[in-house]
Amino acid sequence: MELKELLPTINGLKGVIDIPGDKSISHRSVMFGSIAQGVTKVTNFLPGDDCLSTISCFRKLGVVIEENENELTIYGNGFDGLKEPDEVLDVGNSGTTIRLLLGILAGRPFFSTLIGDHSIGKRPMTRVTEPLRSMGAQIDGRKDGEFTPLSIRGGHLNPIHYQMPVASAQVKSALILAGLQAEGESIIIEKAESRDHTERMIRKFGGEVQKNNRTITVKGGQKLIASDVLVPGDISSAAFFLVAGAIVPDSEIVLKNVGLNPTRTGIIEIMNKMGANLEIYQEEASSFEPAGDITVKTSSLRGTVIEGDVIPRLIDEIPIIALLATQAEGTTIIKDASELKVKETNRIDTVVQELTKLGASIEATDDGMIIHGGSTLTGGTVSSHGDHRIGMMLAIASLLCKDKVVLENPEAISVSYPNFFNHLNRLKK
Ligand code: SPQ
Repeated sequence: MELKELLPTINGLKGVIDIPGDKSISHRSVMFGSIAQGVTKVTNFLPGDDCLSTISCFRKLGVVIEENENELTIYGNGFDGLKEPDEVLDVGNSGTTIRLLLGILAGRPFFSTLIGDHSIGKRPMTRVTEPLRSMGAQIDGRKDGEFTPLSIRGGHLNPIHYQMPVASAQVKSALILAGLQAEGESIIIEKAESRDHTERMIRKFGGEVQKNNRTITVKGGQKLIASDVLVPGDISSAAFFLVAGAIVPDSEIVLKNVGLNPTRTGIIEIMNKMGANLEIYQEEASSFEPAGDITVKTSSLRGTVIEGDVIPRLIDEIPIIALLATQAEGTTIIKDASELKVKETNRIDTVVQELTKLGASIEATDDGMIIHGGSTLTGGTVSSHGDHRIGMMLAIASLLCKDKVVLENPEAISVSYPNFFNHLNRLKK
């Protein structure tokens, strides 16, 4: 097992960070480049482990993809250009890869097998396999298709009219990707608005999708055309430095090129509500994905309640928001977030367990957590549990700890932020 020793900061955090490419948009750029007709160039691609798993799966499906640091060239031949893979498709740790890929494979008339790592083997798949089966895909797998390994034989698809039981961009996207290949018009109704990168990318690649509040309508038989993609920085990665800048005394950090898609900016709303000192310089909102720079300074914070429709717009930021709340005045309550239980780890349990080890006062509830602010954090040995977001949250916590922190399994962080420790060290100087 790898271990990383982390020391508190003495002088605050100062400097400028170029936020790496958005993970959700990087995955989708590979997928859309592969199913479109023509050559797609992707700039500021995130070469994190999860997105590399997506590239590897599409190469096994016969797509030629050239990689040059943060740039990709994808030679797409339309949905029909995908070929039956000779090998098993391994999605590694990536829930986005497996769920969206199932939506694409549902319409492909060949056989594929999908596997992933230990964590993927525990994440629920019926949420996509069941509606995809109802459209006509043949899917089998452990516990009747709830868990990997999964096999799928796609083909002719009927459209779907589906009221989603969970607020999930992955489920929505899988059904949209299947809907693009179905015979007729599909209607998908979201439980709450989730990230809309798939819808934006369909339009960018010359396709059509309608959105009316939470109702999404997509016609089958659409042909997509290659389009160059500039990936904005990932607000979910920026979140670690937004919180670090707010809670570490004597800090001022500028985060460049942060994606500001309104379906992802829940953390900014909540930090503002808690009294954080943020300044945002949004570039002219483009029709594709808006972005801008954010400056964060040390802030005095107050507790708040986080619940309802904002939850899907900050779901991946909840571990780092929990740390933020330990440093606020008063209590923070997080509700309606039971989806956290089915992420890379059960993020309610892992956040509570690891922050408690560092001296925080935090309790798990059925659908979230209660965090009592004003904690002085101590040191100790903590673990990422193989979850990138837990690992980064603990590394940021260590900045405030009185003693040394030893982080077990820090390597998980390369799933979404391979340069994380370089960026952190640069701010400490
Ligand atoms: O890809 P994966 O492993 O599911 O990644 C996570 C993350 O923390 O990076 C969740 F564990 O992000 C998901 C996010 O929680 C990425 C995503 C997407 O790109 O569509 C959507 C969200 O998941 P869901 O299940 O709510 O749709």
